[in-house]
Amino acid sequence: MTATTPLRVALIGTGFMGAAHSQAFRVAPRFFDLPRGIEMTVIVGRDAAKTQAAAEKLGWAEASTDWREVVARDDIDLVDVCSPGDSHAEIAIAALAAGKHVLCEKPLANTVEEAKAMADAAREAASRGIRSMVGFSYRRVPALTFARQLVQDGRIGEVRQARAAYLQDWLVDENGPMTWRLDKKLAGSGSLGDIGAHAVDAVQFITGQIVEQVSGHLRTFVTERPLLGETVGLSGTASEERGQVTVDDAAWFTGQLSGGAVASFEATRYATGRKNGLKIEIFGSRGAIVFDLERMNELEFYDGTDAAGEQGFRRIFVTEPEHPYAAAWWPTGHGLGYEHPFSHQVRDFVFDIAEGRQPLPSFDDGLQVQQVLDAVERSAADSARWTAVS
Ligand code: SOE
Repeated sequence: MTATTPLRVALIGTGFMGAAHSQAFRVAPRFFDLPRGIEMTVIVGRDAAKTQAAAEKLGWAEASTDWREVVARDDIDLVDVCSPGDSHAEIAIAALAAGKHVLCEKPLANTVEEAKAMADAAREAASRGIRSMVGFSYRRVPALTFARQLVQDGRIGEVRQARAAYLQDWLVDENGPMTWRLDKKLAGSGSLGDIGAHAVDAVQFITGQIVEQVSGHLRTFVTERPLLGETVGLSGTASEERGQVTVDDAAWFTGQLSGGAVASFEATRYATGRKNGLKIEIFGSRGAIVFDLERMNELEFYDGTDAAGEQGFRRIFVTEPEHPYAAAWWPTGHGLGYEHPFSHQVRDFVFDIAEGRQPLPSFDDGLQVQQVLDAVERSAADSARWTAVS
């Protein structure tokens, strides 16, 4: 095997994330000039017939129901973990031990303990030239990557305050069925880990400051739902039986950041009318930026050094060849969508593997986000922190 032979990939998971990552492996080598090719060797799922159908639909050469056998195969170089969170640690650690590069969906794990074991395994594997990355895909939305550049270049001055709200509404119907994302054993937490983790990662990525202290609250609005029939997208059809929701429906918390800034975070799947809105506002001593995932090709930028009388938020359409990742795609002004950051993730991971660099976000970064989520849960459980108004 030489550094220029194609990377042979095994993908674990056939759901929403399995489909998004499959598209990325298929498309990235066609739009980016990668140092190594990609072979979509095998996709792994629990159900043989469904996994075979997924292989055909998503473009994988083979289907398997045995991840242990797959991660041990000599003809696999990279394992991509897109299964529910309860299996991340076991699969990723086995794959790293077998000498495979590992891409793992976020949140890295269901608990800090699992995430620590994964980060330890990733550091040990790195000493053998084995690379690992956690899939916080939104870092690679061009407008969000560009926001970080502006902030890191000092264009908004010293960051003082950040606001991040990740708002969806796919659980608003209380008769919508249970899915694995509503089961603590499988998902670790609810809105907090599924989408709050993105908000934390994005604020930390843009500001370059990490969350050091939190004060948080969690709420479950609907504690019982019909069990799932067939999965459709994030949700699915309902069966007659009912099951317990064991995760948070909404999470909201404040945080103190390492560089002295303060932040507030919200994550909910009950924000009626908000489909996939991740709104991030960063305020600095001489400017501000605003990003909204529902308008993901745009970035608002307020430059406090503009002439008096001309100041105001300007809307930058982040589709120019000068912008991160944009030149590889469409002509100026022809925007990107939800799936593109996953291709950017594949692009960067392949370059890091070929050039022997530590990919970012690393498993250590994933562990740090897990520690923030855990601190929010601990704070929320400590009800003494609520202060009655009267
Ligand atoms: C994947 O990045 C992900 O966070 C999913 O796990 C969420 O469910 C989705 O709503 C946003 O993207």
